[in-house]
Amino acid sequence: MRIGIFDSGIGGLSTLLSCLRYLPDAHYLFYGDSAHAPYGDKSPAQVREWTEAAYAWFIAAGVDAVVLACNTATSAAVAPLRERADVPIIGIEPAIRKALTEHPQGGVLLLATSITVGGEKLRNLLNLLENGQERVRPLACSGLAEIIEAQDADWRLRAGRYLQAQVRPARTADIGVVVLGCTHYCWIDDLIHDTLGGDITVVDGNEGVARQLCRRLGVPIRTDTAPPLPRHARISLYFTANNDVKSHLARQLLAASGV
Ligand code: DGN
Repeated sequence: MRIGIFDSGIGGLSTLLSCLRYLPDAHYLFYGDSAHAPYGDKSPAQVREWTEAAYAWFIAAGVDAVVLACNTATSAAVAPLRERADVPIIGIEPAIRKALTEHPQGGVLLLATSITVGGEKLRNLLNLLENGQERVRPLACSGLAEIIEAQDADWRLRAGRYLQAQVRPARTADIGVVVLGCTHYCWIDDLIHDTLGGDITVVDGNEGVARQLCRRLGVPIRTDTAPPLPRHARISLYFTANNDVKSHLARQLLAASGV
């Protein structure tokens, strides 16, 4: 079984890790659109075009399903793409439903890119969920994904400073949960947790995507919580710019995560 995983960059690797836990034997083809990253502040029409290019690449490679491991691309492109899809397309969207259900009281801070925060998809989701509009406080974190994507000497220091200056002020006393609405932010979940205060819960949508992927492929869903990562994983990496450097970096990140 071949599964395509798509993001503008390394954020999607966090989704890949979740998929590996639930479908350890699949061959994963990861496509990172480094030529056009970051997506967050581009126009939705551009992101749609680049997502369609990635989808065409996956189809040519013979995948059985495509995972849009990018909230921004899902917001901008999943609906039109599904209209003429040949294989299941699994999108990722902020895990707001989970946050509201598991935390029935108080506010929910949602961190995401400008496209995701301003998109119709989020608006519809908030309208659909009980008290969604009242309880969820979306915050567009312009520039944060770039800092994470850089992975240079002081990127974590800069991410920490960003969180202190831009995100910490948005944590009002009633907020008990923060939703990571951009897959890049999963690489700094610990920093986000520490910056916002130890009593806050951090949730992301990666496990939901992995489970949905199983459902769409007709594969039984493992019932153990946090299934282990496989010892041997089949992963092919492709980045649209600086492929060698980016692939090397991605392998390092995966190895540090135990793959
Ligand atoms: N990782 C992507 C997301 O989940 O929205 C986008 C990051 C970016 O390109 N700014």
